[in-house]
Amino acid sequence: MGKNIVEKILAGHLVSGTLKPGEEIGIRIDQTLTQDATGTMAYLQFEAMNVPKVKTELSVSYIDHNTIQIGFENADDHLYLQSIAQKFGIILSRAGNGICHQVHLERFGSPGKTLIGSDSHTPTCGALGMIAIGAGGLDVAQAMAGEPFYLTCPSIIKINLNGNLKPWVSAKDIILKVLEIFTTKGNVGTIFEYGGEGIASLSVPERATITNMGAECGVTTSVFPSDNLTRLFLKSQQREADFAELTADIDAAYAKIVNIDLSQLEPLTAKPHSPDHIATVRSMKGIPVNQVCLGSCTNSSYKDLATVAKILKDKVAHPDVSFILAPGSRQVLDNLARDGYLACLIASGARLMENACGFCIGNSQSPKSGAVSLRTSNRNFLGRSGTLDADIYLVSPETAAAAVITGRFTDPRDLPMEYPQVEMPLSLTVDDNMILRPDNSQSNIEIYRGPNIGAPPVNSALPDTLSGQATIKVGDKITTDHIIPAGARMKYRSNIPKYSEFVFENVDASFAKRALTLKESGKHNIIVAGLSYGQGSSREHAAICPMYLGVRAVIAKSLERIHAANLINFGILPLTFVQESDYDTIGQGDDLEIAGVRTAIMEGQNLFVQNKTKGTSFPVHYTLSSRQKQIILAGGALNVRSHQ
Ligand code: MIC
Ligand code: SF4
Repeated sequence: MGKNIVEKILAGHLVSGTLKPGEEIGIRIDQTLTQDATGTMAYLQFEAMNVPKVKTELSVSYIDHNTIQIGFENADDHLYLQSIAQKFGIILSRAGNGICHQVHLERFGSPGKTLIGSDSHTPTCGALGMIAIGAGGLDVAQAMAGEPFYLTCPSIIKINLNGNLKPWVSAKDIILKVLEIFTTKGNVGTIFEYGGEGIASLSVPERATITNMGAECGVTTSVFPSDNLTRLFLKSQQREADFAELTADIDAAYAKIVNIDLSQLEPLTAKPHSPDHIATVRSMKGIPVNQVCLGSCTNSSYKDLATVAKILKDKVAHPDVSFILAPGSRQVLDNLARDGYLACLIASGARLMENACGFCIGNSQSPKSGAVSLRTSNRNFLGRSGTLDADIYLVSPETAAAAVITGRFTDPRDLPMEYPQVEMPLSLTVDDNMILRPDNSQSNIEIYRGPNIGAPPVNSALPDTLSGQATIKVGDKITTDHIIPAGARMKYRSNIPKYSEFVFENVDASFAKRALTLKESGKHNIIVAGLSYGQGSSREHAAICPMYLGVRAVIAKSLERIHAANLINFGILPLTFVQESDYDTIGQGDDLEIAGVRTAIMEGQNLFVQNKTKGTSFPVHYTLSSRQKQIILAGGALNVRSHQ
């Protein structure tokens, strides 16, 4: 039997376990990436591991999220990251150089390699034919220390892209279609592998839009073959030497095959407040638009922005539209300028932002109250833009450009012009001046630590009885943005006691106080949740901050992969209802008790939760490998390490 692309890469990196879907495997990691918002915590954890230099082939630390710098915190953190990079042999991409996923795609990603990154959109680099996975900072720190990355061996779904896209329909519409088919829940433990003759018309940055937003489906990662277009892309980056062809064998097997006919697709949008609320742009026609934001790691490539520039040539943004533009990298900006597109965008009224996450993570350009904002980014979770009552729609660059002109939701096919077909240039201006490479001749590098940086808090070992309250009961699809908001609060990422004040801020603002009070009385907090708890970001703060507030368990109908791994890493027990209907019997504030939990986990026995308020009891399920059991019993991965 032949092998698919995923099997080929995993087999070449397997360190433990067997490649059977559902089993825990350990893989060797070639490359890591971190970004500043998750990076400070990851490197604090790495420092605690006492490893003199990173042991990967390549580790890159990006500064791209927290670049707004109101107050000293961000600037201090950046300096910490810069000194850490020098000391431990890590490459640093300075603030202003671009968004980690775009820059990694351009400058470092390489077919056939493995990459983990402390950001959920790390799968972007799957566009180059690599296995690129988002993970918590602690997992990335462990990979930098040379340890394997553990994951559940995924089942592989093949998505065949057949035919060719019609004019005005682009890669974003493909991934929105994928989201319509697969939704944001129920895909844990799978990988999307793309194929079909239609991929021959998709350049690497277009493929990257698709692999990037696979994260919204909750898959482990997405991957494209590495073919002649990959070679051309790497050549344009002056990196042809990194090219290796990688395709699936003709008789490769898949758990499932899904076919998408590209010629049947039309412009799509994801409506508020979830990336899988898909509708046609035509059905939204005429809705007034207040803001259009172009950029993020999803659609900020040269091709995306040059296409918009051509659409907007000699036109000015509609008076009712605030038009925001954030190129994905300095390289994109440089080449747009080289080819005359930047002038065109500026002339159209674009408000040029830094090459950084910016509006996407809600740390700038919050729209007006009650606004309709069209964005080319990947997430439209409630409140993420910084404006709680705004309606955020995710769209392609073409649909975004149409709204800039008309001030309304407009199907770009209705614009009175020919589709301006843009090809990726065969040669790009490449300038790595904002990338700092470690200087190995320097020793005694001092780590800079500003007052905002505190050591990561450590949990205590799991007690034998969890006794406390269902301190909060939430519904389905609670994202990490709900659990711990980013945006204006993100500057406290290195200060856990302060950041913890904002846990569930947009869901139940009094949660943090309630939880802390219960913890101080010696009791445990338990979170009760619906389906797909912990969607979205890889931020381990969605585990660390609840842990700091005394949360010891989450009981949900289902949990998302990265968040579940983060909960375990910080000693919070992830449990699922055996019968979903038991969720309905619990009220917020009910007294809950899980007796004999240590013994049950050690001996693999069933667990039951007593609801003392209701006088009921119900079974809960846990899926823990023996490695994970050890971590949970110790109260987190850092405790396991400190005993080794
Ligand atoms: C996001 O898009 O939500 C983020 C901000 O990039 C996060 C990482 C973080 O919270 O720092 C992610 O995707 O993992
Ligand atoms: Fe940055 Fe947005 Fe991409 Fe996250 S999704 S890495 S915040 S651009």
